Amino acid sequence: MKKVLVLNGPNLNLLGTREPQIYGRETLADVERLCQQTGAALGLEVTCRQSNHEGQLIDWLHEAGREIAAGPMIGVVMNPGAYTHTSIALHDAIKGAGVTLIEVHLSNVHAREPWRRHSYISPVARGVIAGLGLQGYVLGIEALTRL
Ligand code: CA2
Repeated sequence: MKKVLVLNGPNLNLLGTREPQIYGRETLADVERLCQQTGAALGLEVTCRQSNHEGQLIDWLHEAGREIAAGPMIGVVMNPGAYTHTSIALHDAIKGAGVTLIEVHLSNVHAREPWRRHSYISPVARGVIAGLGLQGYVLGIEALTRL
């Protein structure tokens, strides 16, 4: 069975607790359940992880790169949270580990503060989905199966 890793970055563990007008009312557990259901429907093994720590996310990206190179993993769906706009280290990890990655944002980052329009992740992502809420994760997983 092919594998997909779903990574969520900083503060996404707070989903559903604040700013529902931007991020919706669903929790991280809802996101992860939906990803699991999507994987089950597509015959994929989906693993979901969240961390508020850049180094932990980097370690998981390196692991994913090794699994992609070895064959069982088809790619990573990642919402890097605010690290999207700051992290050269995540950019380097994705590129260096050769990770096939779909960048997902719940909100439309292009319709918000100007500084949210820049992503260090997009240049090394295979694709980018923003503004579609939880459906972005579903579409990201589906996209990996079609690449
Ligand atoms: O739209 C997205 O998915 C973001 O990646 C979410 C990040 C934000 O920094 C990006 O610009 C866009 C923020 C995640 C924090 O989510 C919270 C949810 C509820 C309460 C507090 C934070």
